[in-house]
Amino acid sequence: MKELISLIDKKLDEYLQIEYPEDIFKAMKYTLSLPGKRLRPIMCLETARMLGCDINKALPSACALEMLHVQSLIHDDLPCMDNDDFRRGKPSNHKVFGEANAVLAGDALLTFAPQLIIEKSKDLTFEQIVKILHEYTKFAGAYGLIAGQVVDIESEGGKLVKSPQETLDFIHLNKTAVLFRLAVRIGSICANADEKTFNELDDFATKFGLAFQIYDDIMDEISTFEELGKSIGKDKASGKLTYVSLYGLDEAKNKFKTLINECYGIINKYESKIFREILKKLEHRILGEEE
Ligand code: GRG
Repeated sequence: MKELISLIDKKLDEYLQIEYPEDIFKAMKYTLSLPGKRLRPIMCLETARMLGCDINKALPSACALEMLHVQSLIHDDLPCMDNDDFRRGKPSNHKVFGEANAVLAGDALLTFAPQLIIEKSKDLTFEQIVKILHEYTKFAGAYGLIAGQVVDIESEGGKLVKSPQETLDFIHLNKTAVLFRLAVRIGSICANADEKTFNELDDFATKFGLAFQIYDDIMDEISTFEELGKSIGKDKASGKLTYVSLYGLDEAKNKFKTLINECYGIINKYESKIFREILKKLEHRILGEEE
C-alpha cells in the first residue's frame, strides 16, 4: 500500500504544475498534497490490477479521482457549508488562500480532473475514455456528490422530505459511497471487466462507502484532532443527522460490522491483499477492542 501511495503522490505532483496565475495553482496543490489516505485512487488502481490490467493505464483516472475528492473537501470546509478551519491536519484551503480562491481552486480541480483523464490516458481506447468521463460527470454532479451534499445541508436545518433513515441512506450513498463506486467502476472499465464482475464490484464499493461514512461518523465521536486532522465532535454540536445520532454508538458499530462483513463476502472471491488490508484497518480502528 505504501508504494501505491508514493506512486499516486508522485503522479499528482507531476500532473499539476504551478503555472501563471500562481495563486490558483498553489491553492489547488495545497490541499491535494497534504497527507490524505488516498483511498479512492488506491481502490481504482487495485480494482484494475486485480482484474488483470496494468495499473499505469488507470493512473491518470486514479489521480483525477483524488482531485475530485479534494475539490469536495475544499468546498465542504467553506463557511457557507461545514465551516471547518482544519483539514488533513492543517488550516483549511480558505483559511490559507481566502474564500474566493478556495471556491475557484475547487472549481479548477473539478475541471482539471477530466482534462487530465483525456490528455494522459494514452493507453485507453476512446470508448473507455468516454465511458470514464460519463461516470465522472454523472457521479460528481446533481446525480451524485452534489445531491448528497444538498440533502446533508437540508437535513442539518431539520428539513426532511423523506424518513430519517431514507434521508441518511441518500446522504451516505451520494456524498460518500459515490466516489468509492466511481473508483471501482473506473478501475473495472480500464480492465474491460465483464458485466457480472462490474456489478459485483460496484456492490462492494457501495457497501464499503456506506461502512466508511458510518466509520467517519463514529470517529467524529471517539477520535481526536491529532488522529483525524480535522475538528471533531462537530456532528453532535451541529445536530447533524448521522448514523450515531439516529441509532446511537453501539447500533452504528453493529451496522458498520455487518457492512464490513458483506464487503469481505464479495472481495474474498478476488485476489486482493490491498482490499483486505483496507477493510482490516477500518475494522480494527472501530471494533479493535471487540475483536
Ligand atoms: C462536486 C461541485 C461539487 C461539489 C461537491 C462539497 C460537496 C459537493 C460534497 C461534500 C462531500 C464530502 C466532503 C463528503 C465527506 C466524505 C468523507 C467521509 C470524507 C473524508 O474522506 P477521507 O477520510 O479523507 O478519505 P482523506 O483526507 O484521508 O482523503
